[in-house]
Amino acid sequence: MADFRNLATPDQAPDAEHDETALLDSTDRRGFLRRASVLSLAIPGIGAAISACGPSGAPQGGESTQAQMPRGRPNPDSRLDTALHTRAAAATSPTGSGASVAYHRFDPALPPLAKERTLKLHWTAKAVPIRVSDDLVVAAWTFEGDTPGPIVHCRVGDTIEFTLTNEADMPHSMDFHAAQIDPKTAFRSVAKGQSVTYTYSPKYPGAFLYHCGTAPVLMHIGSGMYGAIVVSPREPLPPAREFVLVEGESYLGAAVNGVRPYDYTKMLSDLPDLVTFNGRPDQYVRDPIHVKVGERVRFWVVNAGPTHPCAFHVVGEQFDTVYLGAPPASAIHGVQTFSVAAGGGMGFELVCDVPGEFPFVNHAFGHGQKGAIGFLVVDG
Ligand SMILES: [Cu+2]
Repeated sequence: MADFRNLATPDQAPDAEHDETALLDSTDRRGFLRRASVLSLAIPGIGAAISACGPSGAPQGGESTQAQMPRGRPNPDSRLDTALHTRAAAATSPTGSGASVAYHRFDPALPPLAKERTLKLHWTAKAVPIRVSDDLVVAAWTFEGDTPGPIVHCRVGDTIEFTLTNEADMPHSMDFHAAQIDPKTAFRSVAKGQSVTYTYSPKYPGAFLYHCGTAPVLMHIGSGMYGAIVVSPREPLPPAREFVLVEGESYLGAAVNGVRPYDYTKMLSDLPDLVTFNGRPDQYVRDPIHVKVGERVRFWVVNAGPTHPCAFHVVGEQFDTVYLGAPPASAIHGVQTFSVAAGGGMGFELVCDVPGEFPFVNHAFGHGQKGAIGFLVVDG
């Protein structure tokens, strides 16, 4: 698989100096035109409009779009069309303590159901540095040492016995959207060294967010304290390859000792540096999700936000079924894109009847370009 970073124009090379330059260039007209010519690969038709604005009127590059390819001829760039991403968020390659933090891909596979009907979960809240890409380590607040936290899978009517022990310096808590429970008691914050325990039984099937609910919630979700619980219905849905994608926004401050903290002021301003599926920008571009021709695929898309919706779409496919909530009762059919609200979750189903590489994206492309993109590779 080609590395998407190799697709960047020279001024977008992912090193510190060039990224600083790219940031400074963002208000410069030439910088804008260079950047826009790359974007034109992603959105056919934009290229012509951009080249018309070029200094000489000459083509600026990027006009060789799919729309101009002879009919029936494969577009060698089709994989690139939606995969371009400028990486402006990573201002430094980690040094200091950040350099020693290893990267791992977040496995998107939905774990199988346990045989037991009672799930005993004892998690810890802790602050840990997490490498989210080759050149970026973030100072995350986590459940169980990762962001998102563990994927939980249960059935309607199962019992969740949950305990959170706080190992971090500041108070934290746990708010399960799959629960109907007195939040003042169950979702209360606990200080370092303390625990909170509660038990609930999910009434509705679906994909639900969980997150730290300690004030300010924006800061705690925005710093990585979120994850997904998938509640399967009593009667199983059609057999499928099931994957969980939790979208989250990252608002980053300047690196300290090679690790970038989250920035609360940026969170309030609503302009994220990164938007990710399962905590890492473009991770499923680098390492796609593989399925086979003929398989039904079910994406459980949960949006942690903390602020923006996720317009979920698979390029070259249509969802034969989208479960808005409580599957299978709320299915709609023949859907191209559907928006998952911050704090919401939905099921998206498609059948892969032809082989190929299908980008799954947040079709609000300002956020797709910031990392909310991946590839579903359908092997023949
Ligand atoms: Cu918290």
